[in-house]
Amino acid sequence: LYIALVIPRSCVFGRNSELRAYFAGRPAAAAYVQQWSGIGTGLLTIAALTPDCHRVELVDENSEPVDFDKPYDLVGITAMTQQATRAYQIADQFRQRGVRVVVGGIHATALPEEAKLHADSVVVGEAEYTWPELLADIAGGKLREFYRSPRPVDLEDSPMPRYDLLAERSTPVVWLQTSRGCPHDCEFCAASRLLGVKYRQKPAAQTIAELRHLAERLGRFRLHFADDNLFANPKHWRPVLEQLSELNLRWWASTDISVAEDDAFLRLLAKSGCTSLFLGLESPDQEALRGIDGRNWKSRRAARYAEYIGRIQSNGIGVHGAFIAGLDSDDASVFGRLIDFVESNQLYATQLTALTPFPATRLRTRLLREDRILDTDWEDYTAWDVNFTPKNMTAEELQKGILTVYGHVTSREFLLRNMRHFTEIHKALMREALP
Ligand code: B12
Ligand code: SF4
Repeated sequence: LYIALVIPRSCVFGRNSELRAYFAGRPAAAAYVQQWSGIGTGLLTIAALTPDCHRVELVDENSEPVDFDKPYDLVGITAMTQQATRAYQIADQFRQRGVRVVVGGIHATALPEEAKLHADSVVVGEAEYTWPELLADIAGGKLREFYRSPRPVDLEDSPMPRYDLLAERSTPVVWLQTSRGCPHDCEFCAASRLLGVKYRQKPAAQTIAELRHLAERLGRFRLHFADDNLFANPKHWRPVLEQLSELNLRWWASTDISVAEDDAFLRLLAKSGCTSLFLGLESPDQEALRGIDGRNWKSRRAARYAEYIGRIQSNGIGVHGAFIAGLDSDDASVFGRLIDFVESNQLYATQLTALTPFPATRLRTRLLREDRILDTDWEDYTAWDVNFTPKNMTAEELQKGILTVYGHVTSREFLLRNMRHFTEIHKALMREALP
């Protein structure tokens, strides 16, 4: 079969014209765009699961147009929610030309019946066990409408993604996944609906093999881990970190704040090339964090946020704080507290997004029940656009408040102050390292 694996176009900064205008041409914008660009390992894994007898082509609509006239036999499309509408347009066009279409990924997993309206078949959930079966069914002329993973994938069974498909294009960052699942199960989290709360890891040797393979093929590159919570099991990491130190890469990852509890581990991270950690801090207010996750894990740590951030940053690792505005206890005064928090902790970088009721989340179920969903145009599900009624402010106040915060934390004065702060930290670390 001649197979196209397609990534529909998507956008950073959402569709809100004021936010887009604010970021246009700003130096801080480039950092956000770099952060949220590149190719995830989903379709690279599907390509790796495809036997060699088939010909696979990767099409990323963010960098090249989709050619509807190529003689593909099968088109596989992935989509996050903000890409779903475009994914369906692409699917419809191929099907009008008689090409078979399969849709998979996080949005199709959340809403398989909707995806089926535009596809011959929908792969629900992880595809390691189902994609080979689907290809065999096509050969046997009995393609099913839905393929559901029979069980959570043992990551030992997940093949090395086809990173060679990246080598053909210039990508600002390379994503690599070592684990799936996150034990915290936050109310708004879309990933834990797809991947579950059970934390599953690739064997360390498998991750090391992927890193070595990438280094051989690409030389130096910027590495982003695609895990939701990279250090949920830090013990596993020592051999991988040693390998990373040897490869001399610069890398970024998302993890929970418990990483700050072990100073020796933080030193190891810094030595292995970790430049910053993306931490879901969610809110500067302890009260707002209550009930976000079932065990109140985040709210129980909130009182120590400042101490933990200080520990991480004093090791030369920037904290990239991720916050969500529009939580039920937030009123319009939260934006001022957010600015104070970011300034007083000298956060290396800040991401503030609007609470977003992604499909299949517990948050969406609750807001539907409370009749608070304003917008179901999937192209607005960017996390930067407001599409629900907040409890203690208006949707407009929320959208404007987000812009106000960015106005401070990406201002020239703030960035200069930050640069001076990190220069001091690096000088202190150099002095310590001197014999
Ligand atoms: C890497 C990543 C990105 C990359 C690549 C996108 C991608 N979808 O891969 C980039 C940087 C582009 C990105 C951007 C954004 N992201 Co993102 N991203 C991720 C992340 C961290 C890992 C994805 C990954 O590589 N997984 C590893 C692979 C192996 O898993 P997978 O993609 O799920 O694929 C498996 C199955 O789903 C299936 N499958 C997937 N596609 C297909 C297709 C077919 C045909 C088949 C058969 C099977 C199949 O097979 C694979 C193997 O089992 C996820 C978190 C997560 N854990 O999923 C968030 C996540 C996908 N992102 C999310 C969001 C919201 C965004 C943004 C829209 C917002 C933001 N953060 O600012 C931005 C948009 C900016 C932009 N430039 O467009 C949300 C999506 C929620 C939703 N319902 O839409 C997630 C789930 C994070 C979260 N916690 O909520 N992201
Ligand atoms: S901590 Fe992050 S990845 Fe884990 S459940 Fe919460 S939002 Fe999802």
